[in-house]
Amino acid sequence: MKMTFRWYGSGYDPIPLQYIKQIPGVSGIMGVLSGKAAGEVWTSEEIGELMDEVHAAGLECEVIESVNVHEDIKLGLDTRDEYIKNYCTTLENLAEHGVKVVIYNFMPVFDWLRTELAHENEDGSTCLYYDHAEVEGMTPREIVERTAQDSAGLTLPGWEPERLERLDEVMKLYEGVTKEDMRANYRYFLEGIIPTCERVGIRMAVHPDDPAWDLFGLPRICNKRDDLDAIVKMVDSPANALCVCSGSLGSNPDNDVPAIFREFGQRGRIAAAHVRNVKYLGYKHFQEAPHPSETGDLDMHAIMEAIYETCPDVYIRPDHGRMIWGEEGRPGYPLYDRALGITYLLGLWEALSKRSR
Ligand code: DNO
Repeated sequence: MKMTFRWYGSGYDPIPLQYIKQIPGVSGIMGVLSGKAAGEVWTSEEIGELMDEVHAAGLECEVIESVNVHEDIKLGLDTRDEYIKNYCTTLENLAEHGVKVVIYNFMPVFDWLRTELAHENEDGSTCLYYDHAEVEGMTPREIVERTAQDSAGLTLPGWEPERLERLDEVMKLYEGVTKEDMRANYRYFLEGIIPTCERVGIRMAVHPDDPAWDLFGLPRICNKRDDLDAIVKMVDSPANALCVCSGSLGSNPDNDVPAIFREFGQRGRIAAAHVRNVKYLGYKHFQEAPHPSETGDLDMHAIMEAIYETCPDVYIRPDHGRMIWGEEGRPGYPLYDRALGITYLLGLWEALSKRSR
């Protein structure tokens, strides 16, 4: 297992690489070129600059999160071939710089979605929060505007301005697109990129829909065990793999998260893991909890055990954290609470490894 930390790049992330290096047990970052729009080629030179900076801080960058998939690919428009070609060029350039895993998602329009980015807890900390009843009373545009307003002036991953500028137009394009259409478009994308991945030694790791249910009538096809099964079967290659996210899948109590880790770990199809906890507040209503099991509803020990026993070489990162100790920054991506998460997850890992000897 390699423990990593998501980092958005200089000028985009308020957390310096040196602070990440100071978290015990972290081998590297999950990096990104934050300025890139979906569909654009990442040049070798730009990637090289990122790598030099990360390596100079004594860290690795073997995982990229994310190379976003252009909406035209998801919609199956005629322009998709051009974007798939660009995606392959980006993958070749990333491989040249030692990248082993690329995390991405195939969610229509939105990436992750919450109704509050700074929900106040009794102890004065804040966390990400979701209440479906509220979403039902809002339009997509209202949710987007609220999210932008609450994001502390920092661009949130998945909510990049250029993606959202076209919101109304793209929502219209999805009218009548079924889950079956979406799956066919997904297969077409995978068939276009997996041969390149195999040639250059990159594993694609798809991130599940967050939250794990339908939204605004959009065709979401990656939020339960059977969806993951269908995706890995679309192109049966180890390069077509998953980024299993405990908090995204775990937002729906019907998903048995440890069992999902165990099954796809055994099948050799997990390339990356996001590990975090959630607390259920009601039907399609939850908040993000600190990492330890006792503070939420997921069994973090069972999750780490499934990883330890079935896919011990995976890249892991703690996922979102709360804002604690007066920290300000990108909602969900603070330094302190994610560092606490890492220490806890590494403690579980040490206990698992010593017990199994
Ligand atoms: C949310 C993240 C996601 C994830 C993408 C991967 O905070 O986990 O935005 O990075 O879905 O493409």
